[in-house]
Amino acid sequence: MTRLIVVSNRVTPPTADATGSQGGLAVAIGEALRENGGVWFGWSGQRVPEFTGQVNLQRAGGVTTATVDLEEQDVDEYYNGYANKTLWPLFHYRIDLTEYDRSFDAGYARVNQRFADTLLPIIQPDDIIWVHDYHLIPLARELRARGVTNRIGFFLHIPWPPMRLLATLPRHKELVSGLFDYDLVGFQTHEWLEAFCDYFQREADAEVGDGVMSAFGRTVRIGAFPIGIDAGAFKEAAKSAEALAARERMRESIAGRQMIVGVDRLDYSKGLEERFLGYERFLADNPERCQEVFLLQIAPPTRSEIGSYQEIRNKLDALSGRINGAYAEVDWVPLRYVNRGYPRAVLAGIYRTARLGLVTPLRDGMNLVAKEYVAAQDPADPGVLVLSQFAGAALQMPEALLVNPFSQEEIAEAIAEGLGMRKAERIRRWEALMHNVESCDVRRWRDDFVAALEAARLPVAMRPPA
Ligand code: ADQ
Repeated sequence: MTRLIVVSNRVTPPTADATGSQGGLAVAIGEALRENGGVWFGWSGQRVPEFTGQVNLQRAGGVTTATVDLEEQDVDEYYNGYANKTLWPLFHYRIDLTEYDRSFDAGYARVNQRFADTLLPIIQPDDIIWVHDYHLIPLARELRARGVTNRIGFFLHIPWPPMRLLATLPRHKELVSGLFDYDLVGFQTHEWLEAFCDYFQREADAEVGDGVMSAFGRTVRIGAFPIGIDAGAFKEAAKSAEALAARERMRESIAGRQMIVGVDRLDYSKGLEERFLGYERFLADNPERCQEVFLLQIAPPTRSEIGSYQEIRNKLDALSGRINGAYAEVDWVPLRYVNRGYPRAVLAGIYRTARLGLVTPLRDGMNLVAKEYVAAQDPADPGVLVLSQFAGAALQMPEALLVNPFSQEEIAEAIAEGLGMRKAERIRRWEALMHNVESCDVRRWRDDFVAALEAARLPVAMRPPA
């Protein structure tokens, strides 16, 4: 049987408790690894004074993980630097926040080489290798240079930027041409796939055929593989004892009001500032209704070592203070802003309690919160999803109230419309949304990608040794 090797920046092995704190991605990959006897390879999250290349093999939740520690300079240049100060903002259309430094480039190349060196002895001849995300674009090139002829696939979890934005990155072509060393390159949606094709057609005279693209003397298979959630597990989690307890606790403090919920990593791409402003506009436009509602925004901090993340956090602290200062009463605050994470079952209970889910990223590869919100609803009395038209999920979820997240007015109007929506319409929209969430779940995503990679038997022209 073909073994699967999954490679990602961080390794998050599944816990035994599927409704615990684990995301659907880890659960789905864990299942595939258990079924195929594979390995999950990546950074341990630990920093050491000097890179040793020592691989730590472990069995956790029935899955074999292989992790390496990185040295401080690697973390600064590769992870905080090139991945999260350069590529993340650029690929989310934020050239204003994109920082570039040659040392980032060098650190990124070095870590990809180190990953290739340490992964090499683990690879067996029939393994298929599935590489995840923007941290590891050059990994296939590095593996090919070391003689690996196995099938290697790449999945990008984030958007692919328009060609003119990507062209602002120094040495952009050198970076992204490394994708031609894969056998299959997958994206969340056709929109990102089209942007990818457009870039190579203009920059490298690429020829695009049915599910394939040729350039640099090589052909790769390409496709859109929209990621989903573990819908069944999330539906169950929303009815679990832990979720019920969370709902009970919420119910007392809600006191009959309608709750709006937002759940996001504290990232500038998630449009939190614009969301707060849109909600403030709703409060200003609807003085007679405002004390009947409140917004619960859950936003655990991430990447806090990076300046742009500290800035967005400061802005949100100030904005939430301003909104509550202006509108709160002795027995009501309009905005509950919470900077911490919750177990998935608690989150599911919170989603189910909310009449409106507010998911308004400025740009997002897919967005799983939108799908989780839908999966957690009570079919007899579901809430309404307000979704940014710039999330990949919008292409699959047209029955949500789609908004332009840059428009405070559109957010305010969608909140008013959603809160006032009659039950029959809520049910009609929710059924259509739920159909998509259940049919395009995380297992289908995984199975479709792995099947396409297994079928990708295009001849691999080996690169000449450097
Ligand atoms: P993210 O940018 O992290 O993922 P998203 O898809 O919304 O965005 O996933 C976030 C996950 O974190 C969700 O499962 C959510 O429940 C969880 N989470 C957020 N806040 C939490 C909290 N306070 N407590 C507990 N859990 C919390 C990237 C891309 C997305 C893409 C995914 C998967 O940016 O576009 O959908 O990968 O491919």
